[in-house]
Amino acid sequence: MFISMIFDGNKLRKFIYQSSIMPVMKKDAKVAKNPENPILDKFESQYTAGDIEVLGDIEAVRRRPGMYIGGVGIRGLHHLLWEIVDNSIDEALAGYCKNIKVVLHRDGSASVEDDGRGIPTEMHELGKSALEVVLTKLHAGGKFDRKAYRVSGGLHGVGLSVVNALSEWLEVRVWRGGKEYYQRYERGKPIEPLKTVGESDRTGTYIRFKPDEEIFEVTEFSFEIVSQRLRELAYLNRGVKLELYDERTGDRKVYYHEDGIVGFVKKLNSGKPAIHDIIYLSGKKNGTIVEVAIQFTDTEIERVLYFANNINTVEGGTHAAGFKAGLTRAINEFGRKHMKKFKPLSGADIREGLTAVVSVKVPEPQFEGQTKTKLTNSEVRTAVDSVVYSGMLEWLEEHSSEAVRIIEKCIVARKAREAARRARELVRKRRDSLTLPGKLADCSSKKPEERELFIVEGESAGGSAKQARDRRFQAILPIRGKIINVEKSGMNKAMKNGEVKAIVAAIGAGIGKDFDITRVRYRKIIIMTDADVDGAHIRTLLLTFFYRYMKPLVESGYLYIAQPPLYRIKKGKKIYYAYSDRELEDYLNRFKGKIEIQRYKGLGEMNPEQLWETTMNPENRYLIQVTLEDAKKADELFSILMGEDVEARRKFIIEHSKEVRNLDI
Ligand code: 0RA
Repeated sequence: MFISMIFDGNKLRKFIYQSSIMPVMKKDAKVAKNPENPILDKFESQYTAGDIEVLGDIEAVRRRPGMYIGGVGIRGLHHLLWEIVDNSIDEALAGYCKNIKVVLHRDGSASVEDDGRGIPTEMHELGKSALEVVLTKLHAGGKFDRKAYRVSGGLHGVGLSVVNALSEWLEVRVWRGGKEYYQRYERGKPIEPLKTVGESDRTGTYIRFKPDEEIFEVTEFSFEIVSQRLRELAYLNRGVKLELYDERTGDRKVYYHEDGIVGFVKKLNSGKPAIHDIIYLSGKKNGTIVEVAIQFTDTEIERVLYFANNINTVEGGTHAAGFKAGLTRAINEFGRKHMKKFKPLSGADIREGLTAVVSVKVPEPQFEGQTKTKLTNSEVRTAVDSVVYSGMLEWLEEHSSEAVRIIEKCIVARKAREAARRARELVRKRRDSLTLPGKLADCSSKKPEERELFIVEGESAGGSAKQARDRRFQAILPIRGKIINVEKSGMNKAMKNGEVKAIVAAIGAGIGKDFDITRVRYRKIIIMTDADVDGAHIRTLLLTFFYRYMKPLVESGYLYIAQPPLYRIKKGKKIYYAYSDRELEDYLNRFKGKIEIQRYKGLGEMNPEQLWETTMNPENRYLIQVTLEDAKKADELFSILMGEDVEARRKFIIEHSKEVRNLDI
């Protein structure tokens, strides 16, 4: 089963190359014929003694293509093309090449033609041309290495021999020294020696190759991927013309940017409100060539692209660190020097609305990271930092009105960030507030529709209420003294108040915009305060709080005011309670003879039994359901009251307290 699955065509070959069962072949090695093992049999019949020397490097690549090009999927496939294009770009960077043309052919092959110096063709060791060495030997640099800033020495730099080894066939044409040369390879092996095919006064290289279907899972080049990369290269390498022609569809693209990365930033910012002309900074430090294009926009979007030797280093690295440090330092220095009351800005504040392209060319780039797209050369950090810092500071000094606009934008960003942080803190606090407050005596019922929360003024009344309650469905939250003045404080400050926090936590449904009526933990929330001025004041404060920050609670009729009796009337052994002056009068008229009247001033004057009987027992108690109108009135009253002198406030509260008491009696 296992054998038959892999023993056919392409799959078989792929298995051989990628598995570790393949023996390392030496010249004249005897491979034991194994009738049980058709894989070895097939392998041996393909590669016999005479080929083995050539096989060395080519086979190493074909056996483990992933090690050289990352994989055999779409990325690896395009990697072949980048390898050649990068070589042409190197010619351009060396100053010898202006035009690069890529063609995606109908037969699945791709070709790259440039007008560089042409790959050297002179005879090399062992009767081979230099070109053949370049195309068959791994890392054939040495004498033909085109030193500094080789793109092809960067991430892709595996050499042309890798492309050759992984191609079903490859044809190369070189124009050089007045001649045109031609050679063809199949699966990395030359079919014939390099030959002169004509005369020519041009120079350049043409390589056409067909990725090997035995190696690649995907063999179709993508116009999109190729055109995107060529566009990027045109921006990154000012003055180089990159052409793409897709023979399969007739699509054609030409990329050329006179202004390089400045054009890149222009493109990235098209349609965005820019607040100044694009800034271009460049320099060479410690052998690193640094180029930066910067433009701030009136948006919140940060878009900074980092390239090292034309490779988009999405994982950042030392060039990114240097850029951020230099920019932050320059802007803060300018601000400190020229702006009043300037507070240093953070890098994040500065980069809000920033569009930039940072491109470095490094002689020996080192890459790390998951996708090998993080630059780690430490000398690059200081190079970029110093170019950006001094260039930017100079620009700011010369463009002071734009500089001030940039800094003002950064300050706006900082304010927004601070506001956002406060909002996040509030959310976090709200989450914290899910832990129930310690002084809450919760009820045991899990049915929200029967649960009640009494918010009780004062510790002692709270204590009585805790003893009086039916703990099955009644919860008690004692609050201490005056809760915060929400009118003055606003929500952020109100949430800092311990009493407010406890209430929000006990109710468990958030606050303000985030209040969610479906999460309320009780069906009735009952404010229970003393029948005196202070009690009235606290009640008003609570009503105001609920009206402002938990309006749906009021709208849904969840909020109530408890009505303790005003008088206790004793006739003989019987006790009656009067909840208003009118009620007292009625009793007085009804009962002739000796009666005892006690006026309650505070909840604390009742023992727990009395409190239960008169105020908390659903069978006897009076509750006032607070309407939105009531709460609104309290809110308005509250606004009026604040700032009034103390005596006026007392009077007002007494009036208001009567209003509330008279609501339903
Ligand atoms: C090795 C040495 C030289 C150029 C090249 C390779 C070269 C390679 C490719 C690949 C595509 N286009 C290319 N163009 C040039 C330097 C040759 C000299 O010194 O004249």
